[in-house]
Amino acid sequence: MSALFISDLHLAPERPAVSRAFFDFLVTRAPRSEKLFILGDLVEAWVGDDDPHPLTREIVRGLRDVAGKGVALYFLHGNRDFLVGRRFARETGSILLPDYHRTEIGGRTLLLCHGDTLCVDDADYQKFRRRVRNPLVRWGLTHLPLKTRQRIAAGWRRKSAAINSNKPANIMDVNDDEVEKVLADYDADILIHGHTHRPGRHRHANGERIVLGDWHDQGWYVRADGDGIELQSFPLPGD
Ligand SMILES: [Mn+2]
Repeated sequence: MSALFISDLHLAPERPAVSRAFFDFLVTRAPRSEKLFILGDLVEAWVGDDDPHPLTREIVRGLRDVAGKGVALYFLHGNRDFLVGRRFARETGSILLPDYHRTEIGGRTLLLCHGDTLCVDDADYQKFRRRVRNPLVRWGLTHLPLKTRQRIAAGWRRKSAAINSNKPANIMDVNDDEVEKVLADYDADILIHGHTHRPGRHRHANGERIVLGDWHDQGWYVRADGDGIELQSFPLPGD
């Protein structure tokens, strides 16, 4: 059994080199694994499964092709793409995962999440998250006209960039107590997440934490199989 994990590609029409690297990853690396887990923020903004934008459609086709080659696809929501829904899952052939997902690979118990739920010191963000993740709010959002959703998403991105540039760095990282709590709650050995854009491996009192990187100058992924678990990066060509 082998699995790949990616997150935080932040695919956007303005960054074509990252999209090319992602589609190349889907064709070359992904089919050599049995499972591909996308741990959120695959795109910079997902305004709904009905978005007709060419990049959105290409992403759906690319994933469907990978699934067609027999790779099991899993998608876990990030803060940028929490509106990914059932139609996306159907069209890509992927399985949508809850905020925390426990899985066994190569004899280890892994716990997967996007990472934003671990940043409990950022009280303002957690409040915003609770609001937009409310099922009623979510239902309301997905039933707004596409143009309105695009405007709302652009507003959130602007606001988040302005607020985050003034926040102390430690508030925007994970809280160690929360990490150890979820490792214990789910009885897992290794936690894999993204979101913080601080790739690395960390020892905790009751396990290990592996942080995926964002796809900017480099692409990042974790590969796990019976031989071990590795955090890998590779250079991305410029735009
Ligand atoms: Mn994120």
